[in-house]
Amino acid sequence: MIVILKEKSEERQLNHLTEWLKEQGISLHMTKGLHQSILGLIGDTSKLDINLLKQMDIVEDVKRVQEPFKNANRKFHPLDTVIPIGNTVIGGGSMTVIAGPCSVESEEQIITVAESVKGSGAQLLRGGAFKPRTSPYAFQGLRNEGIRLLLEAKKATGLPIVTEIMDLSQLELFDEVDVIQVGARTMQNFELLKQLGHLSKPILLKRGLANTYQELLMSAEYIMASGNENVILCERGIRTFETYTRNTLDISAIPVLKNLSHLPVIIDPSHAAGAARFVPSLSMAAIAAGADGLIIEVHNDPQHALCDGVQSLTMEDFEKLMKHLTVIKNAQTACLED
Ligand SMILES: [Mn+2]
Repeated sequence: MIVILKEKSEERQLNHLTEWLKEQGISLHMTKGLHQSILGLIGDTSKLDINLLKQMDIVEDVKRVQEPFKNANRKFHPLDTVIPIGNTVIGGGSMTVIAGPCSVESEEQIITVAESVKGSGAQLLRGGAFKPRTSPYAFQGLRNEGIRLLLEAKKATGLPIVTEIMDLSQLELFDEVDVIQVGARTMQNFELLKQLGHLSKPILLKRGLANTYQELLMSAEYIMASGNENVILCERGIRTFETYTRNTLDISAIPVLKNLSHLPVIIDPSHAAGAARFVPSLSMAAIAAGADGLIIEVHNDPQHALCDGVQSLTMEDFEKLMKHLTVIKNAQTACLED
């Protein structure tokens, strides 16, 4: 971290600042310029309150040279993290596809979709049991029963399951769930993140619709700081001025997050687009840009779905998309080898 001092700083003020920093275990390196002086801060500055520093009378500006996230940072972990889940992996250039309905609605529905997406090549099954809906009057999910039905579908197909947790009180129901999803609206429930950090199972962390890359990585840091390194980052569209699509898919998230972090990055094209017809294009763009996987909503009867039917692919369209994705993935791999 670098502290730029104001042009007219008194000796007394400078001593006060340096003493304060030293008390916090920071060593200092002073560079005296003709007009301005600069303090280089050496040591662990992650706990320093940057705003408090900025407000001091002799401080002109403060700049971080090191990101505040350590565990998720690629600088300290140059190789990609590859997370094993059942018979598959996610990360390190994988193309891991998670597919299934927005919500678990019935045993017949979830098993039908699970068998179909497995046949098309999906490696994991998604399905919501606890649903964070914008309206309290909308379908809230089958809750405990939804998790039981997902486990039935897992038994029938062998696909590991991914489902969303909304609150700490639900945690004991997630014992047999393979991947716990933290949704966009829960991304900054820090108490929940800390507790998930005490588990060893993978956590799929979705970016909030108005959160920066750094905020997403700091949320990952919460999980990792408690000991769980198995975090999967997921971009699912952000809020912009455009209202035609449900959200705007931020493709930049893929190269940027992969540059900043070693964690796997996947894309959710369904919630970003909000319309099934745009999902194939966004999925192909994501794989071409180097995403490690996708999470896609697929329904056996989208018109009658209890949630997000308009953005759900039919099982036939999903099968077709998987074929196209294989072509894109092969091309992307060939480009990397070039
Ligand atoms: Mn949904």
